[in-house]
Amino acid sequence: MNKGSRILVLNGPNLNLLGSRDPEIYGCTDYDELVEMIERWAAELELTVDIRQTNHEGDLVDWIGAAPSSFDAIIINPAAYTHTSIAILDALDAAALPAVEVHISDIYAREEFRRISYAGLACEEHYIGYGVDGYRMALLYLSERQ
Ligand code: CA2
Repeated sequence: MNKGSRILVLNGPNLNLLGSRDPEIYGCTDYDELVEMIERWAAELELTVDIRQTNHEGDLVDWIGAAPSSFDAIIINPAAYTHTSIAILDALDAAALPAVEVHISDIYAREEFRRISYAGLACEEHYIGYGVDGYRMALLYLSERQ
């Protein structure tokens, strides 16, 4: 991906609560720190990021739908909507931008209901269970992508 490529980074419900509890699952980084880290990693890779968080499925669908006119790729952690939302899967398919799925925790090592990722079906790469470093890995993947 060219220098200066524009990446939309989407975070789903309750990720704004990062750092407030469950550190054994999600680590100690809070959401504001995560945003700063993503901005720093992106700057090092000469990528531009717009980082958004919402608790509302429709916001994610609308932002993904509008993304092709303003962005070159999407990084998405749909949080709990990962496991339920065919609307987000359809929006990602329709947007047809390169998309990368990130999960802080290992969704395959937790409850059975977290093992299905609908959104992940529309993503070409997945960083799952690497903590917040998964966002850095997703940015690196996109920076090296043709
Ligand atoms: O591991 C991930 O990144 C998840 O997307 C996080 C979601 C969860 O529903 C997914 O199954 C996996 C939960 C996000 C809420 O995170 C919190 C962190 C700390 C305190 C409260 C919520």
